[in-house]
Order: sequence, then structure tokens, then C-alpha cells
Amino acid sequence: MTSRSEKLFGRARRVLPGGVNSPVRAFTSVGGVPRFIRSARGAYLEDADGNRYLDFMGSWGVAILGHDHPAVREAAARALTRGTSFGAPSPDEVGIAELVAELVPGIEVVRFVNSGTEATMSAVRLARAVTGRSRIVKFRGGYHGHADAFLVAAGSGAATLGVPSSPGVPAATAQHTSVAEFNDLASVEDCFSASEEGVAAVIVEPVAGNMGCVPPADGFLPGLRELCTRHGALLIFDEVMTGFRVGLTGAQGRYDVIPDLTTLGKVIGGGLPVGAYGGREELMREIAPDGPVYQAGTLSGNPLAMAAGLAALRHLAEHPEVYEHTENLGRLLDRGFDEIAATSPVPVRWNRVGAMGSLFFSEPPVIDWPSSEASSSERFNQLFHGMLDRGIYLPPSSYEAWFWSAVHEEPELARTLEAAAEIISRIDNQSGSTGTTERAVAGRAHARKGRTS
Ligand code: KE4
Repeated sequence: MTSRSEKLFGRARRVLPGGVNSPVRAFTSVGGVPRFIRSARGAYLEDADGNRYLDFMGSWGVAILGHDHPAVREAAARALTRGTSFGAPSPDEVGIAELVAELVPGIEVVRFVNSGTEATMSAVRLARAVTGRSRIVKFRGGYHGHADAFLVAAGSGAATLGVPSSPGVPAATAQHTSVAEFNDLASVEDCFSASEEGVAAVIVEPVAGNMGCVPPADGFLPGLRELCTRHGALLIFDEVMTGFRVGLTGAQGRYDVIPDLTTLGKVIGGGLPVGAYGGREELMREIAPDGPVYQAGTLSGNPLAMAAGLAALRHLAEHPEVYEHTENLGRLLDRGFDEIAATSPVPVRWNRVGAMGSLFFSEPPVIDWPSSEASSSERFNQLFHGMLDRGIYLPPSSYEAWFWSAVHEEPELARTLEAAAEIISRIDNQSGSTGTTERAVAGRAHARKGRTS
């Protein structure tokens, strides 16, 4: 029963674009009525109609400790008694900055902002300032938030000038962005070779999470590091999703490749609005007021977000067993989906790194945007709704990663695998192979927005 969500959605659509404050939440890609969530606790969501769901969305990666973790809740509650915003520095900003600088290998100095988008746009501005160059390189299927520089599709050839992937993005802006192929170093070399004025930065999700979860191929991240160093470009790891999710030291620690700049978000705010960018001291000292590169924000370093984020990061730093647990759950899913793939009437592929993963309806391995885009969204949509009907909430798009937490338990994952096996066993081999049905194509086009096709 979803009558209350339906009524809320009807009201919401009158006053909010698409009835939501972020497009993917509208279920446009998967169809159906978005569930209006009333509360979340542990590994579970509860919607306005009282339906409970085992949550694999995790607020898009935020909830590595689960929802409403006592340490985070109590820290935010204490902070709330002291006021909500001061417009001045506050003690917890210092504590969380010191902890981020201690934990993230590539960060000596860090600036907090209010979203991942603010973090990535600021990191790109800094890279352009310190190199004196304008061109940046991103990857097809890579998502870094909605700043103009990132809403860019590949031009006629991968290495040529980017073209806007959203109305409202000036061509003059998009042309400074080249689009390469994830896991394809030659395509990155081409972008460097095609750029007469040189490249300011390469920005990459070190583990792709916005084309579904796609791990870096062996040698890809070291190759990016070498290319950027050789050409005097900055390497920016966008760890908004992977930071504190694929391990305490993020993807850069897991793969032992240190970027020049790192962007963070999600986990570091404990669920409150946050973003951060940081890097080597000599780079970050160029940021105002130390240096001339301007960036500011009314609510940057907000005391509630800093208190909640500091509590979350302290808990993660003091409890390494969190990552042991999420890794064990990940291996359980690996084994489970291997078994499903062995008997499934349709081809499925499971990708995973740490506590994030994605299931693709694809024959070939999913290693980049083209192979992700070729997977069947129609079959994913069947899985999504079958799981939702069984009280398991997957992210509502085949381009998103699934997230689990320190408080998901093995029996719940076993139930998830049983449900997935049952649904997949019934998927008709003729249905939606490679996203051909009309709804799939429409949904896919919607889901693709902002990810550059
Ligand atoms: P925000 O501006 O949404 O805080 O962060 C943008 C961003 C930057 N970099 C990466 C790697 C990201 O994944 C994101 C945002 N992630 C999406 C989910 N894939 C947010 C969910 C949404 O757009 O509604």
C-alpha cells in the first residue's frame, strides 16, 4: 500500500520540479511511485505508509554506519543545543579537518563546503589557477555533481572539445572539458595530445559509482598518476562516494595512488549537508584567504554537520571492524551473485569494491560507460520493483551503486540474494535485452542526464 506516498507525490509535483529535490529520486528511470520516507533506523527505511525496507541506497553512500547511529545522533543533538549556525569558525571544524588530514593520504590541508558539487567545482577552479590552464579531462559516465564544467558530453571525437549535456550550460564552458573513457589510458593520452594549451586536471571517480559500480582496471589509476605528473596536470580523485566507503583511507589508500587533490562528501557529514576538497599544502594555500583563489560559503563548516561528521569519522577510525564487516558482507554478495549468474536465464554481472557494488544485466563484463549503457535497464527495472515489493530498496537506477553498512547483517543479505534469485529466474529471456524497450530507453535517457552519454 502506497496511498500516502502517492498523495504526497501528487502535492509535491505541483510545487517541486518532478516532485523531488534531486532527479533520480523521482523513480523516472524505474517507473512507479517514489516512496516518501518518514524515518530511517539501522539498515531500514520506513515510508509514509508504514512500509519497511532493507536499505541498499544508504542515502547514496552516506550511511556507512547505518541510519540514526547513536554516536552521530548524540553528537548532532548536543550541537543542536548550542545553536545551528554561527557564520564564524567553531571547534568541531578544527577537529574534523585534523582527522581528515590524518586519515586521507593525499590531504594535508582541507576546506569544507556544503555538497560534493561545491567540492569538485572548487577543486577544478584551484587546479586551473595553479596550472594557468583551462582544460579538464573527465570520463564518460563519470559524475562529479552538477557544475557546468561537468555536464559535458564527448564531442565528435573523445579528445575533441566537449559539448553541453544539459541545456543552460554554455558551449564556451563545455569546450574546456574533454571526455575520455574510463579504464582506457589511451583515450586519456589522446585528450592530452589534442590539447594545445595543456591540461589543468584529470578528474576521476577512482572507483566509478555513477555508471553503476565499475572498478579501476589494473594499472589504470597508476597510469593516470603518471600521465598527470608527466604533463604537469593535477590528478583529482573525486572520492565523494568512495571516501570512507571503500576503506578508511578511501580508494587512494586501497589502490595506493595519491592524487594531487581529493574531493569528499556523503560519509563525512554523518548525513548532514557537507562536501570537502583538500590536497597538498602548497596547493591548498592558494585558496582564499591564504591565497587568491576565491571560494566561500555561508554554511560551510556548519556546526551541526561538523559535529555529526566528526562523530562518524571518529567512530570509523576507532572501529576498523566496520570495514571488516562490510567486506565480509561484500564477499557474501560476490558468492551469491556468482551462483545466481550460473543458473540465470539471462546474463548478469556483479561488480563490487568494498561496501559498494552493482548488478548489471549484461553478457560482457561491465568495465566502462559503453558496457554499462549496453546492459539492460528493463531487466534491472523488473529486479528493482520485485525487490521493492519484497521490502528491499535498491537504488532506483541501473546507473547507481548499491550500498550496505556496518549494521546490515548476513541473514538480511541472504534474504536479499534469495529474493534476487527468485525474481531473476522469472525474467523472460526476451524482455528488455540491452535496454531496447521504450520505457527503458526513456528511463535510461533520464537517468543518463548529467552523466554524459
Ligand atoms: P552532491 O553535490 O550530490 O553532494 O555530490 C555530487 C557528487 C560528486 N561526486 C560523486 C562521485 C558523486 O557520486 C556525487 C553525487 N552522487 C549522486 C548519486 N550517485 C547523488 C544522488 C543524487 O544526485 O541525487
